[in-house]
Amino acid sequence: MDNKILYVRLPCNPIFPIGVVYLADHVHKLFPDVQQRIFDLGAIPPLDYRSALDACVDEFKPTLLVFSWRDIQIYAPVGGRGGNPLQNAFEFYYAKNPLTKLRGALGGLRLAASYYTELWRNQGLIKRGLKRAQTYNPQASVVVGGGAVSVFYEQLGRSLPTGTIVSVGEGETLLEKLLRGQSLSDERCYIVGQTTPRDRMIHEKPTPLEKTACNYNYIESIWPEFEYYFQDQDFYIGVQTKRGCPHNCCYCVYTVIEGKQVRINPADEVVAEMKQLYDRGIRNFWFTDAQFIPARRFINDAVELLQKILDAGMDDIHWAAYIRADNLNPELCDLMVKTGMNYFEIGITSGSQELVRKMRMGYNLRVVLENCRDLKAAGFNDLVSVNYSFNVIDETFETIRQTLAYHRELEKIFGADKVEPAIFFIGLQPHTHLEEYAFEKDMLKPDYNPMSLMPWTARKLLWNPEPLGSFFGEVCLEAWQRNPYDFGREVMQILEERLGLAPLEEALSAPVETKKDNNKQLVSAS
Ligand code: B12
Ligand code: SF4
Repeated sequence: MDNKILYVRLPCNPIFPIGVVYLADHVHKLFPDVQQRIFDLGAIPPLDYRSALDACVDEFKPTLLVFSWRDIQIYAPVGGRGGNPLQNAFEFYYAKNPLTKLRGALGGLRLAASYYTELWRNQGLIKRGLKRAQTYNPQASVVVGGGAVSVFYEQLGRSLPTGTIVSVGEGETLLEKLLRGQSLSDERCYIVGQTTPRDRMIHEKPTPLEKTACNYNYIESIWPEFEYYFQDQDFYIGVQTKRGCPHNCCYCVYTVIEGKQVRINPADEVVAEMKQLYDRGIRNFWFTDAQFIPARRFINDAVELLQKILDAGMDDIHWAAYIRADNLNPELCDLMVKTGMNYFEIGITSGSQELVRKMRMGYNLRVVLENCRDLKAAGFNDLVSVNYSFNVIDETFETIRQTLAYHRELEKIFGADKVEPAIFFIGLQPHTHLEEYAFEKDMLKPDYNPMSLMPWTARKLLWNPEPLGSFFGEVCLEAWQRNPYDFGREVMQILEERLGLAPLEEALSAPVETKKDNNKQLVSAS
């Protein structure tokens, strides 16, 4: 039986499906005769999901279905697919006014309904696609992977058809072995009904792989709706420049999904890939790396890449990325500006060096400020999103005052209108240090379900523990009331009105703990 692979990106907000594009490209380079097709449900209206999938399967008659599931978790302070999840949850948990509480409860119900509907719908689409493919090829099989599967691989397998291969992390070598008929026992995967996930499987290292430029002429030929993402100039098309992150931030799972070892995609290959998109009219790129500059030793790689982008004549592009701003130098800052970086996110989480250390983030906040000054001096005049997650561990009024002082300093550097405080509350994720911490502190039982959106579990997973939990709840509710359109800035304003600012120097110094440290476990291993 000749292999025919259908890649189905499951419904998702319109984010370019770079994962399936890379998988199809990799398979084509090794097996040029294998027929492939990309089908993106992110570009299909919800009412048509089933019929569009049916039509695609009927036409292509795949032997292997590769389902890519990008995201599930929705705790962000932004309008998610079922409303503003953070606002609903906070109204329900913290509002004193019964009407607001009721609104939160109803919003939460709506949200939970849309969350579970999405879960069931996606699982239904996988089953449906497989069943239909089997009417043409009884041996047809299915593999599932992608960001959401990587995080929730243990839970998702329970409701997928027997024989489904559930994959964690990158899928290139898994597909390669599958097509060669080789054993998958070394891959980060398991087969529903046949094998169970190995203990700590997600912590195993991904198989090394040297990435080459994606061949977009080929991708265009197997993806009839390729043009979809090219019509709107607002889309940032994904390009990966490296994989892996060496850090240990306590709430983060990227470092296990992608592994700790940073693997650089050769700059020439990245530029060759971008050039193909550029020649098709694309001017906005998102470097999809967990971190664009994961550590100082990767500064030279970033410099090389940006210089090569300029040398290739792509001097009218814009790009964005997650940036660890502690790893910049003036040369890199200059190139970032010259190559058109017009947005970046720094996830410092807190402006208190003491907490940054406790959360194992490895940031030096003083260095971040110095580098931001260099970036401004190099001419950066665009948007910076600074991600803060309050109340992760050991937050006090004092550390909040420090974060406020730090934030105001960033505003002095870039301009208050250019620094956007993105206020997150951590959505607790499995396989993180924070999860272990929650077990140790008896805040969660090891058999909890990380995918549950039931109020009693969700309240713990949306990390905002007491004693400060209610305080933050109240502040956020006030911010939504005062200015729902500028939530982050409003939260900072209210906090400053209530608590005032610490001296900046206090924020930047982290005294070595002498007294009993109730967060010993988290700190000592970093
Ligand atoms: C870059 C990124 C973003 C960028 C995307 C920019 C862009 N234009 O592409 C931005 C900042 C916009 C973003 C936003 C969000 N993101 Co995001 N993002 C990432 C990140 C860091 C990388 C994703 C990526 O593109 N990687 C590169 C490509 C090549 O890899 P990939 O798509 O994962 O595909 C590989 C593998 O997954 C695998 N694979 C994929 N499909 C399949 C299928 C099969 C069968 C197999 C075998 C393998 C396989 O092989 C591929 C190639 O190696 C990941 C974390 C991570 N390190 O993976 C989170 C991640 C995907 N995001 C996540 C989330 C939740 C979101 C948001 C929904 C957050 C929010 N609540 O608002 C939003 C979505 C916003 C929206 N509009 O809907 C989650 C999803 C899982 C979850 N928790 O639900 C992740 C995993 C982070 C996390 N751990 O929480 N994100
Ligand atoms: S630096 Fe970013 S990607 Fe790396 S572990 Fe920390 S939060 Fe995760």
